[in-house]
Formats: sequence, C-alpha cells, structure tokens
Amino acid sequence: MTFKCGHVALVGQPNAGKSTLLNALIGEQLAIVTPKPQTTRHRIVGILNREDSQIAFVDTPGFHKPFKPLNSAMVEVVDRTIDDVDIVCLLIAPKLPLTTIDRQLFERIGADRCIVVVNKGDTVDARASDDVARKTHDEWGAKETIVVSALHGLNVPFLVRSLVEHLPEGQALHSTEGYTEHPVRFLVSEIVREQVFLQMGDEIPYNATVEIESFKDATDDDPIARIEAAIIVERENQKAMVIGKAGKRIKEIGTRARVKIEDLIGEKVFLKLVVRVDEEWSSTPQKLRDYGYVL
Ligand SMILES: Nc1nc2c(ncn2[C@@H]2O[C@H](COP(=O)(O)OP(=O)(O)OP(=O)(O)O)[C@@H](O)[C@H]2O)c(=O)[nH]1
Ligand SMILES: [Mg+2]
Repeated sequence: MTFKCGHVALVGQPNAGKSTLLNALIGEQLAIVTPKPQTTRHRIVGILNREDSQIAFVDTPGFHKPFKPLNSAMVEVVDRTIDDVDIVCLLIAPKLPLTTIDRQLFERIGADRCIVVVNKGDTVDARASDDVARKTHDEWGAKETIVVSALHGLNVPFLVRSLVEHLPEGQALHSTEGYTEHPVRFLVSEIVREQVFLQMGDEIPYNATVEIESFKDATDDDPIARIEAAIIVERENQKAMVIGKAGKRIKEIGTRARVKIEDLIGEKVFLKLVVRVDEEWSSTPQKLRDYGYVL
C-alpha cells in the first residue's frame, strides 16, 4: 500500500468554521471555537494519522482586512501558510452571491491546489448549498467543491478521502503518536482565551491575550497541577470588566477553563488567573512578539 503524507491548510473568512472543521477532522477539541469572528490567532496544527496516510491540518486565522498590528500578524499567518502547504481547503458560507474576498483567496491559492469547502451545509437546504458549489465551478473555475457541516461531521470523511487522493506519496513527516505537537502551555493559554471570548462582551476579547506565568505538573507529593495564567488587557477599565463585580466574572472564566484543562492534561488542576494591563500591546510590534505572535 502506498503511504500518503502532506499538509492541508484550512483558510477562509472569520467565522467560516475552520477551527470547528479542524476539530471534526482530527476528532479532538484542539482549536478553540467561539461564535465571535477572529477567534483563531495562530497557526494550529492537528495531525490525523491513518493507516494509509498522515495529514497535518493547519488551521489559520480568518482572512480579513487588517486594521492594526495584531490583525496584520494574523493575516500574515494565513499568507505564509498558503505558501507552505500541499493543499488548501477554502471554507466558504453556503450562500450566494459568492464574495469578492473569497474569490481573491481562491485566486491567491490557485485552482490546482484548492478544494473549496462549502461549510455549514446544515443551515440551508441541499439545493442551496449545491447552487453555491456549482457557482464556484462556473464562476471561479474550482476543480473540486465539497459541501460539509463541520459542526455535525457531515461529509467530513468524504473530504478526508478526497484529500488523501490528492496528497503526495511519502513517509510520515510528524510524530505518529498523538494529534498535536503544540506545547501544553500554549493549549492551556488558548483554553483560557476561549473563555475570555465566550464570557466577555464584544470589546474585551480583541484587546486581550493570555500568558502562562507558571506551570507545575502534578507530582507524587502534590497531586494537583498548578497553573498561573495572566489575562493581559490594554486599559484599567478593561481589567475591571474582566474581574467583574466581586470577582464574579474572572471566577467564571477560571472555573470553565479549569474543567477543560483537566480534560486536556488528565490531572486535577488548580488554576490561578490574574489580570494585567499592558497598554497598546496589540499595536506594539515588540510586545506582540513577546506574547508569541508571528510578525
Ligand atoms: N450550524 C453550523 N455552525 C457552524 C458550523 N461550523 C462552525 N459553526 C459555528 O460557527 C462559529 C464559528 O466557528 P469557528 O470554527 O470558530 O470559525 P473559524 O472559521 O475558525 O473562525 P475564526 O477563528 O474567527 O476565523 C461557531 O459558533 C461554530 O459553532 C457548521 O457546520 N454548522
Ligand atoms: Mg478559528
């Protein structure tokens, strides 16, 4: 049996469902998902090991017009990833008309390396999503378009089979154990950030990032993992909002994040959260680098 291996990027506008699809493809809650646009900020790699293949899926931030340095860093990730991979899945919404921004992305990727994925197929009737698929062929010249529902896993195995066909032959490029090579610290910071997105109103998430300040695994003497994380915001009033009345909001963020972190690392966790103000961090290139954003 020939073995196939390669990298497949998931690209598209904010909220298209890229991270949901990554999780559906690898069967794990690796990438954070929220109803707010611009949730993903980094390249998130999830590895699918199969008997006949290894596919490294690369989830990317939503492609949008950057208006500040954090956004430029996010869009840069998309741009670089497109160049790095074997195949790009371009996720689009199941409605017409096709958008200019999706078309530009399609052209940037090139028809030969692009599989168009019409996601959220569960939200419209089959005829509507088929119409979208047909238009990608007729108007853009797409060679392959697949309708899926990342949320319900609909047609996801079919997408995988199609990807395997297109991938080059070759040995596994990543470890065949596990589904990710990201450090646990990074995954934990993402879980906290997910709760900041979910529990806070519209303004805070876009001004917040999360730093892990210390991480001690459980030991024989102390059977609880002890993690300290800082939620970094840009202004004092934002700090007050994250903390909430009598510390209620931050407590809720911490409780929900802790449950997910315990699931991830398989240990009981004591999670200490603090909020720090770092003015203009999202507009200052050096600070962005310090917080792990790629510039
Ligand atoms: N109904 C439905 N909702 C979906 C589907 N896929 C994703 N969603 C929802 O769409 C929202 C955005 O999903 P994400 O996976 O975070 O989207 P994304 O493209 O990664 O977004 P960014 O990281 O912000 O670019 C969430 O509320 C998901 O639950 C789907 O197939 N059907
Ligand atoms: Mg995402």
